[in-house]
Amino acid sequence: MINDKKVLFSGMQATGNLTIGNYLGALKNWITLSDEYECFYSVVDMHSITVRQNPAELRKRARKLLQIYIAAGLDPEKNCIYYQSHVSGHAELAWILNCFTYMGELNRMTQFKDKSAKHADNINAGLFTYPVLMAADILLYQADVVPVGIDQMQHLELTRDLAERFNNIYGDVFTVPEAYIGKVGAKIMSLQDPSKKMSKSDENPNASIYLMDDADTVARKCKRAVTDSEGVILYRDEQPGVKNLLDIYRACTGKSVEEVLKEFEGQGYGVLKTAVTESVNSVLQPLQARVAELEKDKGYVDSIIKNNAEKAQYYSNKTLRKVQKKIGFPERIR
Ligand code: ATP
Ligand code: LTN
Repeated sequence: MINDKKVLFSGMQATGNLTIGNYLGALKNWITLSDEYECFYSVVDMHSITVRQNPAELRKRARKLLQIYIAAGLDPEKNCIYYQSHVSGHAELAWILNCFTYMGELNRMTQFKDKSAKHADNINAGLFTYPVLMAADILLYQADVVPVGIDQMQHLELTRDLAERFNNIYGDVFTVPEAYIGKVGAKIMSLQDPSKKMSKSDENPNASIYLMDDADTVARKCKRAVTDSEGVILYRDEQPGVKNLLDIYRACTGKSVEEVLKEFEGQGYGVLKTAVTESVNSVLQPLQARVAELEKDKGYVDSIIKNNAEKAQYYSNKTLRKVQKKIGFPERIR
């Protein structure tokens, strides 16, 4: 608990351009939950270097991502929005947790399997221990809840196992966190292949709608979205393309399945695609306008970066000192 509130932690990697999958599956829920919890939202730039990055590009993307967090509606005076690499405790706790994690556990991680297949020329140890750094992120702030998309569930389970393993040996050190998966939009699929998740690292730009896409691009991508030859708008697994469009529409408008089915009853796919385009643009346009404003306000964003790094450092140090003491590191002499 911090200030009598439960703690929330989440983060996104500063790799690639954010998609509406990232927004609807994660960021949107962050905003809904932000009043209820004491929140830490990190730009996890240390995770990003598990695949090779261009330094100038990484720096630019990380700042953009931080601005997107704010532009999406997270108040940076109330929520701790910061860069992971500015807080030394993440790496320190990750090292300790590495010594409590089994190779077999990490070998099972599907994200590791996927990413090592994709980056076969660079299967580095960081890619393998990535989930341990993620566990450190979460446990460092004694987070109660972690809002993520479904794909991160396996990492969350590992985090819980590590917390429990550690607590069993040393007493109650870590809060065991719960995942929070939103009811709508937890897995937005690719517009070109609705059996695959929409991903910012997809090579086909038509597969994803990026948060920075302009209105015409959104319209074009929706128009080209893969559907089927059934010709009816129903919400069912046999029509994954249509189902995905309905999910995007529901997540953007807040309407229920019943409401949207009624709305599109007897209509063709063209009408659905136009409605999806409008609903997505109504979310993206204000967000893009706010990002543009923040880009001009360098002094303000810099002050947020500085103050929040200090806040994160303060809370993370509390946990880190406790852990160091428990495992037997020598006391610091003051
Ligand atoms: P990449 O494809 O490059 O691995 P990603 O698009 O999965 O990246 P992350 O930074 O790994 O993006 O994820 C940030 C957050 O967005 C996570 O909580 C993740 O679960 C969520 N997320 C990512 N893609 C989707 C999606 N298609 N639908 C819903 N949530 C998603
Ligand atoms: N692994 C996550 C990003 C991430 C994260 C976290 C999410 C890193 N640390 C802590 C929630 C909590 C991803 O790839 N989406």
